[in-house]
Amino acid sequence: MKYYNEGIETLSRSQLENLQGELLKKMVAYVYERVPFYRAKMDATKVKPADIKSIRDIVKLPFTEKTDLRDNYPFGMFAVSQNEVVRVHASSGTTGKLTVVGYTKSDIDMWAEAAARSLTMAGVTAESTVHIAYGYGMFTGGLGVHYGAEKIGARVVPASSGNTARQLQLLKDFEATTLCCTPSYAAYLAESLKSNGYDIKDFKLKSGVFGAEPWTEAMRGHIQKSLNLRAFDIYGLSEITGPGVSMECEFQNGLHVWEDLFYPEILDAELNPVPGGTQGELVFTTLAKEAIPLIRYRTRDLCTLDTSACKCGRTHARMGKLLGRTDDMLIIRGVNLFPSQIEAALLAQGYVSPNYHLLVSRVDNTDVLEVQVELSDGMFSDEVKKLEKLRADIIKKIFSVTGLNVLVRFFNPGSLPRSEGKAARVTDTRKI
Ligand code: DLL
Repeated sequence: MKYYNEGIETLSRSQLENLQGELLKKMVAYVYERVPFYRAKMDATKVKPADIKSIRDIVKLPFTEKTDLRDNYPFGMFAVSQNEVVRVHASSGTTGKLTVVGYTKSDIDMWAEAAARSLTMAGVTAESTVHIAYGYGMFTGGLGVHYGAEKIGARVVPASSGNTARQLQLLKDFEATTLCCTPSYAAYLAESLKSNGYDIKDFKLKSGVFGAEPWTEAMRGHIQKSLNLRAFDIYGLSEITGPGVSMECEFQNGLHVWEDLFYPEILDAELNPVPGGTQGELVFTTLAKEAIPLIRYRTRDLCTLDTSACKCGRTHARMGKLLGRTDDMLIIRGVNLFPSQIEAALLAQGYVSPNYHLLVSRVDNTDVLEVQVELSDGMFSDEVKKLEKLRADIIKKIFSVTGLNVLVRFFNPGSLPRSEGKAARVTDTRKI
């Protein structure tokens, strides 16, 4: 099956824009009527629902930030009564205060549709067995992908996260054809095969649906090789709906955003639109959500957007693979750096595993970045000469990519902490 919803996925750009305009008009009238937060913001800038005549008028509308959701905790941003809400999710983030989101019955159907379209691109059909090792619970990963896979009619194994030995047993014995989890956990599953007595040749996996955290092409290569599957990137965020806001098709040149449901913009630091293909902050407006519709929500995620035709026939714009979030950007001695750049540099070298951690500190008023990296099996820390060469190569490679001199500290295989969900790649002691 090539498309889940061919009619919508292949609409011409002008049909899509007309549809977006119609949906936006309805949405703005709806929130103006029902959400005091938006009414106040629009009144303050003297914008009325009637000013929105097409999707191009979106630039007249105010922005929404994560702090707005937190300030209106728990249900202040909702547009419906709690009776109409059938599910809530929440994320705690790093600052502790919860961001709460909710769904009506129709929102759950819309989300399942977005996830079903997405999974279809990874080859999921009614004949597939989809093993879901994203966490189930307040995190949107598990249930989001689950509803999409069920909608397609696939057989779902709702493994949730944790218990790696059991995950491997279920994956093999239930003959999963698609694995869904974070890329860092996929790498962990791969490295755990041998010690649990498995050989990947005995598994039936064909595809992987990995997301919820940044990962590089080098990591994709590593996972594909070690799990013998094709790895696809899936993106989403709780505030907009969860996994399935966008996903790669078979051509893997960006992630198709389901633009009839979520309208994307890329903006520069002053929040002005950037020319096509330029990197900037991704901003989303929900076009079909009832419980908690959001206007111009600032994701803090940095990427590009491409509306040119894709070989797969889908017309929905493609976001470039995410480099990282503005919040995750490290500034080391004035140089901006994303952990994913270090990941790419490390995996370009042989002999290191995809497990790494970045320790940032300040010594004598100077920022120091220590790259902690695990050696791969077969490379032992007593081979001093080989190690020193490897260290020099890594330092050189990172310098060539970032312009930064870093310290490299090696760890024995298996000794850095593993994560079952989103990997925590950075400890910044300057902030403690
Ligand atoms: O991570 C939803 C999700 C679950 C997406 C499972 C994909 C798969 P949050 O916990 O709200 O929701 O985190 C959202 O995670 O703003 C990005 O910074 C990051 N993120 C999500 N997907 C990707 C990805 C889920 N494919 C935040 N690549 C987003 C890079 C991603 N970063």
